[in-house]
Amino acid sequence: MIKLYTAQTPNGRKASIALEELGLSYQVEWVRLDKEEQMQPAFLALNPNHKIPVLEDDGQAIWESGAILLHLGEKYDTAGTILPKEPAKRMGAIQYAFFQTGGVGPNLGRLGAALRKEGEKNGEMIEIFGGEMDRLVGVLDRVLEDGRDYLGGEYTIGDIMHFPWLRIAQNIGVPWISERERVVAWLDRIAERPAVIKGMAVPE
Ligand SMILES: N[C@@H](CCC(=O)N[C@@H](CS)C(=O)NCC(=O)O)C(=O)O
Repeated sequence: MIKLYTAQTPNGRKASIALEELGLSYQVEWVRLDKEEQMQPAFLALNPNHKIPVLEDDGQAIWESGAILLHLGEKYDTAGTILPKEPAKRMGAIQYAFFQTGGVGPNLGRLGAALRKEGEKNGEMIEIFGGEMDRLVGVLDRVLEDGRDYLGGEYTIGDIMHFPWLRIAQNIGVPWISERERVVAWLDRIAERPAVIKGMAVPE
């Protein structure tokens, strides 16, 4: 039995989108971050880093969204729906997944935290992380320049890793996305997928 510990956040939604893409049945455990449930001993026993998502599969607790998507792809994706079988394409998918965990994930996370901070805003932090986001989205725009539909050519875990974060930024209307038509079209293409629509609604 697969259990997904998640919350209404972009990192959690990467996992629910991947589960939906693979048509797997899973039980959702909504971890209330606003009540600090991630700091409870029972949750820390699953993930000492006190963060969602965590995937429990056959007695193994897997944390870090990138590791979860790779696990799901390796164990369940017999058709190569999100993790291609062909070695070069497979490595491309993994490359973009790593690019997200080292780039868009932490930078957008810190930018969001700086913007949400009560009281006086730290303008320097907003400038640093906002500037880096502009650069990173510029990299994605350059990748899409040759007319490909998805980052690695075909739709993979690399796209899923980026989508929930950048979709939120797009919806807020930040210029570093709205001014880049190729990136907007790529996000809109992913948003139409039935599994993405379902995965983005978890947990409800
Ligand atoms: N690198 C982690 C980041 C996960 C993460 O930042 N999760 C946030 C919600 S989006 C969280 O659980 N925060 C609670 C906390 O830090 O205590 C991943 O990709 O899974």
